[in-house]
Amino acid sequence: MVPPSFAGLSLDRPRLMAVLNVTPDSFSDGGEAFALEDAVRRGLAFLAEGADILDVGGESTRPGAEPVPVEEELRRVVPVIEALTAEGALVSIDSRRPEVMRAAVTAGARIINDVAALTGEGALDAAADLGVPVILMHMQGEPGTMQDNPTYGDVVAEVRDHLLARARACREAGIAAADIALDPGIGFGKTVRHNLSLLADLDVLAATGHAVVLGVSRKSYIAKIDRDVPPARRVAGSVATALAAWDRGVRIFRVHDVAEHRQALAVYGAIAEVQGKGP
Ligand code: HH2
Repeated sequence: MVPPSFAGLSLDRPRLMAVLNVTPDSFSDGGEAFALEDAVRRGLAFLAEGADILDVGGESTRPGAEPVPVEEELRRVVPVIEALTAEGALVSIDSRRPEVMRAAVTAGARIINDVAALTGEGALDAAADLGVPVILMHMQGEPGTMQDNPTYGDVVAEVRDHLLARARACREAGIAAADIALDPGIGFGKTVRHNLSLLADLDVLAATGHAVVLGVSRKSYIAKIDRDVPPARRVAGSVATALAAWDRGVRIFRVHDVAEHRQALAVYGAIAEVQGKGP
């Protein structure tokens, strides 16, 4: 059950949300877009490659990461958002902090992407006040310690129930159901087995009727399956996961490698269309 659209984007075809980390320490692209000019250049290149959304973040949430002071997070993301929205980009702000959400939307961001699903103090109120669509991601624990010993009974049901509870809280705060997307949070307090179970059963999230966002790009489960390869060599595993996810109802893909995902999803979709199963 795929909703018709999210954040003004029709979901009859794959939508690519490009990862633009304005950080020195993100696990894959840390440091590559830390200076303003580099971040803007990278964002424009993503748009030229076919990105639908630029996901701007100023704090790494990789396993073991320490929080960044809020002033520093603001200093990193606000000028980048101003510059890219001035060029017509649809920008999401990847943050857990209400101050950053407010400043980002003032700077032109039109989507809030929160890895803590708006559980932080003041985050839900800020999102509701700002009136923009939200992406709610599941995380067990906090980035600093989340990979220490993640434990679930039934990971698929627990992630779905948590996200539905957060979606309900959003609706009670005044956010429309159509403006709420859900994301299972691959790698956030999950073992490889937990990640694979969630990926196998993504249709459970799609059956909620909310748009589903998936961020698997270059994540470490790929290396654990294939020879411990470093992040830059996990593109094929990321693409393979995206194709499997498309079949299970995911329509928004958070990726580092826009051109590769665009091509793979387009070819996959073209084959399915000939069979009458395409978008
Ligand atoms: N993953 C990361 C950050 N934000 N947002 C959503 N909705 N889904 C995700 O899976 C997700 C996310 C972590 O990846 P990345 O931004 O590439 O690295 P880092 O946290 O080290 O900056």
